[in-house]
Amino acid sequence: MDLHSHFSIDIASVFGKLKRSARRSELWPALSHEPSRFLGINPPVNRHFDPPSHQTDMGLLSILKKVKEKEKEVRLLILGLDNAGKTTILRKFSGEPIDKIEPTLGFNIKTLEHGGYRLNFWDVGGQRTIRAYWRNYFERTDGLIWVVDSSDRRRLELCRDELHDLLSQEKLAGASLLILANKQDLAGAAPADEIAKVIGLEKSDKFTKRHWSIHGCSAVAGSGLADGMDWMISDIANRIFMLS
Ligand code: G3D
Ligand code: MG
Repeated sequence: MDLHSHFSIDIASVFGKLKRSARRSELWPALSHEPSRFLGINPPVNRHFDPPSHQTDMGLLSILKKVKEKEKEVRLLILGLDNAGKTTILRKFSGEPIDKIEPTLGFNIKTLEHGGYRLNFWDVGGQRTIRAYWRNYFERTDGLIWVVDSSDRRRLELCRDELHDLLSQEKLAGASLLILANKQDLAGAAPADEIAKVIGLEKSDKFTKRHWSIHGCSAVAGSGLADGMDWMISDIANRIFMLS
């Protein structure tokens, strides 16, 4: 597998205000207890494809980039089937307690300041009846975080189909895609590379023109989340804020 082959920029180099030597705990204080290694977590896999130049109107793109740069806002949409762990992940990022999480019937929004940027996280409920409303949240999304319950093998194919449907949506065409293979702490959880295969990351043409990365993680243990977020933010920052 291709490991980090195209992503040599680390988060510290992307956000100039952070020291190059910044440690994980400084970057993601809420995840400072994260162990550096966690059983069952596979190395992340990344792919990076630049869109063909004819697909982008460079004039419009540069105006949009300037606006984004001024606002320094990043909009992240967290989606996945119900019970995948989306709300738990968001709570963990925010340093909030993760017990007593109710199923999300609408959505949760959280804003975190990070490296001089405002990260707006949108966590939308994943129940079957609510999925039809996901499209109301696509506008201006910079990054899509797709959360998978790796222990729910029965629904992996449904999970793949829902993701493929999402990726057909024009409004999400430019969004970086981070797949979090969550619940790796549970015995029998499918490892990230197995999930990558089911989803068709290497094979399906849904992914050929997209920046994507998959990471095994456990929201409960807090492991693997920071790596995934570092990739997501550096990819977005590199794509939107660093290009002139
Ligand atoms: P959702 O927002 O995607 O619907 P939630 O999912 O965040 O509400 O989590 C659903 C259930 O999965 C919760 O359990 C939560 O504790 C559990 N969960 C989330 N992440 C992990 C993980 O990494 N490991 C394990 N073992 N469990 C996780 P309950 O029992 O409250 O329904
Ligand atoms: Mg939820």
